Amino acid sequence: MNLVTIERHILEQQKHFPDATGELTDLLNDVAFAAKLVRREVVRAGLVDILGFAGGTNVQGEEVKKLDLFANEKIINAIGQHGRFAVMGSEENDGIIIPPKNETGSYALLFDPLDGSSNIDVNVSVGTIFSIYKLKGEDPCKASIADCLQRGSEQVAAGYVIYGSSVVMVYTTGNGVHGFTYDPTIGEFLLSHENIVTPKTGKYYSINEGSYAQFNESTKKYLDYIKEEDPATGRPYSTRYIGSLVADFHRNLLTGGVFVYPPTTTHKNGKLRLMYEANPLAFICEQAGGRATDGKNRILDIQPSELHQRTPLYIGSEDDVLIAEQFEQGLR
Ligand code: FDP
Repeated sequence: MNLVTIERHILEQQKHFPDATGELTDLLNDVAFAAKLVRREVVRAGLVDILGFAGGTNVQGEEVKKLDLFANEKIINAIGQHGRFAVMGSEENDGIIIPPKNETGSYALLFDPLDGSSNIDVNVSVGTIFSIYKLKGEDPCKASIADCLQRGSEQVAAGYVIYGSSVVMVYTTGNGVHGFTYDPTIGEFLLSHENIVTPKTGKYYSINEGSYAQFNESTKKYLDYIKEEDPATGRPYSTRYIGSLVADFHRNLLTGGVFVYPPTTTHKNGKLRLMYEANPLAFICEQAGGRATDGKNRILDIQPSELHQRTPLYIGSEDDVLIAEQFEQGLR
């Protein structure tokens, strides 16, 4: 059996980029290491009843950090200490983070430490999502928010880790999408899904239909369409909605389908974050042959203006996303 660890795969991928210095390889390895630390805590989440509720105190009377804040701290410390990133942005922090020893870094890291937070305490899959950009300027000491606010099309790498029935890490450096399953007995992520290609059409649609009353007429029409009986077009589609974007996205990536978080009356610009959720997943989705838009524009072409900017998101199998978009644009 030829076992390929994520470290080895990342190193092999480097050969496709003749100018590579190995720095990006180290960065991705740092992210994989941080994911192992987060995994260790996530799989113990069920023990909070014994050891103390997250956000409360444990039996020793010590404060127990909420898991998403814990994950945030772990990632910042594990990754920030090597001086490979000059600047970082997290969904949990208002502003940018300048790691100590950043003077040697030439990259910016944006991440959502634990996506799907409402699922943490109920043993449902959650995940970490990340996105890497090259700094715009030469001097890492001058790294600023401008290095983070780049279009998604400028990403040099992106990925996510799902803490689910098994722990899976998926990444792209613009040369296909590759998935690795964590083997806890040896503490390694092993190649399990090489060159993921998402089906052109799927059979699932993922949307929080409980917000129906808050959707615009186009979204409502689309939902009526997707539920109609029409065997020729594979309808009705089945609903699958976990409520953790990363898990819903991963399922649809492998099986085919469409994830939609449209504008609502409470979230006029959608709820999901462009920099921490939409951009990295859009990069992965396109690399796997899928499509990602905000209903009108390609996600990766959007020029961000703020770190926590939100966007509507239509992402998944190409044909399915196209149909959802046509409804959104009033073309159907
Ligand atoms: P959560 O609020 O639980 O952290 O962006 C966060 C996110 O989860 C996504 O992971 C998920 O897809 C979405 O929000 C769920 O939102 P709704 O509860 O509105 O469906």
